[in-house]
Amino acid sequence: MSPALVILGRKDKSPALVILGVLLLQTGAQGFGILPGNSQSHLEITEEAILNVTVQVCRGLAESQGNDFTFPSQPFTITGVAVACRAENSMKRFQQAITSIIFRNVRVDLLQALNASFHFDDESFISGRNIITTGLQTVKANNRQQNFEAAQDNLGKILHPLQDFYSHSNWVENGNEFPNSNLIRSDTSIGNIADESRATCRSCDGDDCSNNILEDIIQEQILTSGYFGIIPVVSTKPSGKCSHGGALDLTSRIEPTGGINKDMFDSEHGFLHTVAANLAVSATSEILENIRQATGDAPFLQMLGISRGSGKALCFVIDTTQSMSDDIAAVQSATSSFIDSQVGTLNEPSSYILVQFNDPEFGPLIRTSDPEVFKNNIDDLSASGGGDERELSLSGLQLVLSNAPQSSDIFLFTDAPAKDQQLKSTVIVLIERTQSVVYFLITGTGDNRRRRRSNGDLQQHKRISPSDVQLYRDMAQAAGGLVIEVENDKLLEATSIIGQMSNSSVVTLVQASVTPTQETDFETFTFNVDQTTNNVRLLITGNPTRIVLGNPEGINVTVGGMGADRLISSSQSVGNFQTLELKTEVGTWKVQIEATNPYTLKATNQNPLDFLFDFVEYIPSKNTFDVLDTRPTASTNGSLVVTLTGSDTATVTEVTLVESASLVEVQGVVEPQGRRNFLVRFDTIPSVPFVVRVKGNVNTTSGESISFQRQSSTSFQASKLTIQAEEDRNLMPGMVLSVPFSVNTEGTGGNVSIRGTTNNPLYTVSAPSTLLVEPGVTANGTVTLSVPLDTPSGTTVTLVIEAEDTGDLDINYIVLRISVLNPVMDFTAPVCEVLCIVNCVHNCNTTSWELWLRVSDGTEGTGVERVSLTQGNGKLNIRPAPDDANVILATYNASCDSPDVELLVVDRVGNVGTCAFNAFNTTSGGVASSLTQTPLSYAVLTLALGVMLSLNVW
Ligand SMILES: *[C@@H]1O[C@H](CO)[C@@H](O)[C@H](O)[C@H]1NC(C)=O
Ligand SMILES: *[C@@H]1O[C@H](CO)[C@@H](O)[C@H](O)[C@H]1NC(C)=O
Ligand SMILES: *[C@@H]1O[C@H](CO)[C@@H](O)[C@H](O)[C@H]1NC(C)=O
Ligand SMILES: *[C@@H]1O[C@H](CO)[C@@H](O)[C@H](O)[C@H]1NC(C)=O
Ligand SMILES: [Ca+2]
Ligand SMILES: [Ca+2]
Repeated sequence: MSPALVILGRKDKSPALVILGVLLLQTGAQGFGILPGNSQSHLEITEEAILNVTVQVCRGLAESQGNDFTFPSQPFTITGVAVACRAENSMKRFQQAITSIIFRNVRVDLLQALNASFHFDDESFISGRNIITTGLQTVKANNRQQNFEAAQDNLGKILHPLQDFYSHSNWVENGNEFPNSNLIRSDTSIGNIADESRATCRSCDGDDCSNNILEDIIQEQILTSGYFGIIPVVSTKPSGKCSHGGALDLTSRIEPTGGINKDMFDSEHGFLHTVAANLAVSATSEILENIRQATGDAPFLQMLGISRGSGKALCFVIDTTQSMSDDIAAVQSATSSFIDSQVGTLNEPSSYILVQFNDPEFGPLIRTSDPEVFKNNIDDLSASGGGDERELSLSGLQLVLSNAPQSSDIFLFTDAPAKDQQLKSTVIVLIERTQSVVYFLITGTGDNRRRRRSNGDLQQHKRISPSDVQLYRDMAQAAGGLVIEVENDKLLEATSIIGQMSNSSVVTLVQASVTPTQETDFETFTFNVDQTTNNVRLLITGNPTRIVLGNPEGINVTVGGMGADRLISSSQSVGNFQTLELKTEVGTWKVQIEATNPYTLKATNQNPLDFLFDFVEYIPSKNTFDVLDTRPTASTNGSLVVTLTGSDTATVTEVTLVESASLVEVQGVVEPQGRRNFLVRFDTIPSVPFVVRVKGNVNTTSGESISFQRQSSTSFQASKLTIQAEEDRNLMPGMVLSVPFSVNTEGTGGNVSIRGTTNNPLYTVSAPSTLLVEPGVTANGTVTLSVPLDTPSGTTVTLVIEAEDTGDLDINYIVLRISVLNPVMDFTAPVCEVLCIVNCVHNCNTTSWELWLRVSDGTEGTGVERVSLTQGNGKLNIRPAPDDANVILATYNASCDSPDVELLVVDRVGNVGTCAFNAFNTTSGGVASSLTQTPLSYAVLTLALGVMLSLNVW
């Protein structure tokens, strides 16, 4: 299998990648891959299935809501599908979800290259299916807990073996035209698996392998798969068995020679490549459909990053110590109006997170998707305690960041300096990791307010010292956010101005944070405005002495001076913060700023065209790239993969790393990879913080090519330390998980401090405090992790292992997402028992029919989670059984014109079944598919009805 190529998409033109392709040919491949030609890869298979199922779900939702649905044009694209789903604001998140799923899919080939079960090699059908079904349970549990990013990871991991099955087994050769549905359930037979002693192949006839599977195997529909081995030992392949094939597979040289894989067109069974790839797409669609049924439509789409609103999490981190008592009401009203202003708009967040911090307490984290619940949570806050001046603001921020999904908007409200400054590096690491934007709203810096200590003494409120504000400013700069110092009566105004920027289509044009070194500092910034742009805004904090704006025509104005309205259409100012809306003029703009105090500048505009990127590492031994969960290595070469979103015609022409302080630029070499992906190689990754800037061209609807420029709002850092850890296991509550990790250095080495942190203070994590890391020697350590017994299945533990070289002030980290899973014993779906059916046959003079059902999950089951209507336009009423919380009672009534009904029944671990009934069926037993129906005796029925009537449950 060739992961790099899969990640990078088709690579027809790039010479480097052709070379890579040749190398891969020489080393062989263990799964679907990409070659010059039209072979289908894991990337394409996965994306095609996701787009297909997303369209089905959105169509279903539109129909159920009585909306029109317009199919996107074929072939489906992310942009087209997002538009059809009326989720234009979601394009970037949709792309991000698909990219994450694909990266995890592809990574299986790096971490599990020689583990046959992950590829269905070596007839490892039982263990292969076990990987899929356990992973599927984990995905469903993650979704139940709204841990959608963990669900993406776990989904990617199981799609790999699922797709490989069609390339590596003889399912296709046996003449099957549909996917093997038994691969995604654990209570059935996978098929007639060949005995270990059963011969399955003969040697190929020279290069001709079209008839190497034995006829009796095909006739008897016996399931086999190719053996694969890179070690030339005969015993790796039992006698008479098929091989995988390809140059790397040494078993294919042992009798019977040749292979049966369909990974590519020129594989031994390459003539069946397209059939296998199409079946892999169908199988991927099928497992996605199963997850959709278990999860529900809206959460399923959320897992894929699709939502009507911004799809972001809106997070508030609020200081609730005593000194905030006169601010807290202002914070409550500001946050509440802010939420109201977004509900129902394209900016509506998909989830809300609240963390309060005090001293010595902070948290807990409260998460909801209901804005009303969230507002109530905020209203419940009150100010007290806190002891001394300093408060645990960074602890609160860390708790939010370690739980927030990618690209969240975080607002922190405080009037105090941070007591927990030692967390600064961890917070910055988490900001980098999640690319979240953090706004600090600091009240009470402008006057000499009095501040009440918790012991009741009045105390003179001290202005937060410049160095304390600088700490917040450093973090805001890393996070592409702002530090806004404002009086509490202006909080509402400040948050509503920021609110205009939390729109998901706002992109960053330029961003800088400057601390003047001389008495007066004079800096010039430039940014490009393109034809696709509207709402260009400048955001400036720090009240610089003078701001001069120059438009592309060379007209210069001083902000606040005469004629400024020639370039500025509106401006707002609150506290130390001002925003200017510019009159859009295409070309290069200049901003000159004269200041004596630190200030920040950010230019944004509103446009769906944006980019995603990941640092990737080239792995020479495998000739492939893997996405980094760490900082890249400083002062050496490195690569990133840039993906454009929001346009199907845009291309990248230039990618630059811009050092945040000096504005020094490092330009990369861009290699297009197809599918909107671009590999960018840099000779040197800067050793100081930098942002990523992308320039490119986009075709307008009139066919004109115009240029654009975008910049990451987050700033990034590289490190001379490298850190590695792999965690592929789930964590069971009450058990201890050991996570081995290793650290190397490109620097001078010495004692490196190690920290292990998680996203919940209740989790226990222990790490060695230091490791001796010498250049050229890999230092090894182990972090252990456990969670309380009552931690629900599907919870994600975000484990951050940080390594800090205190001498070099250099930090690297690795972030691992570990899912908690309780062992699942329930493998069967709930069943429907008919309590009563008033059908259309028995009641000639009625025009409607009625069905009373008891949906239960058996005594061993986990209980019924959900009953929903999948077919029929009657009315379904459901309620929990009064005597059994695991049982749901349902009534359905419909007109006799709508005689068919189908219900989806789901249990608490996501086993999915359907129950179907017909209004003209004279028996009272329903027709159930994919589950066994026990006919009810008349006595039981009467009894049940009697109980229900006496309890008056209806
Ligand atoms: C598309 O998805 C639907 C289920 O949502 C599935 O029935 C169909 O087979 C899929 N099509 C392909 C080509 O996979
Ligand atoms: C505006 O300022 C720039 C320098 O930033 C200068 O080159 C240009 O000539 C000025 N334009 C006018 C009309 O004065
Ligand atoms: C953009 O337009 C140019 C010329 O008009 C054309 O060559 C190019 O293929 C177009 N790009 C895309 C992605 O449609
Ligand atoms: C750490 O582990 C690696 C791989 O297992 C090994 O090569 C290396 O020598 C170990 N380092 C030390 C210092 O023991
Ligand atoms: Ca305190
Ligand atoms: Ca069950």
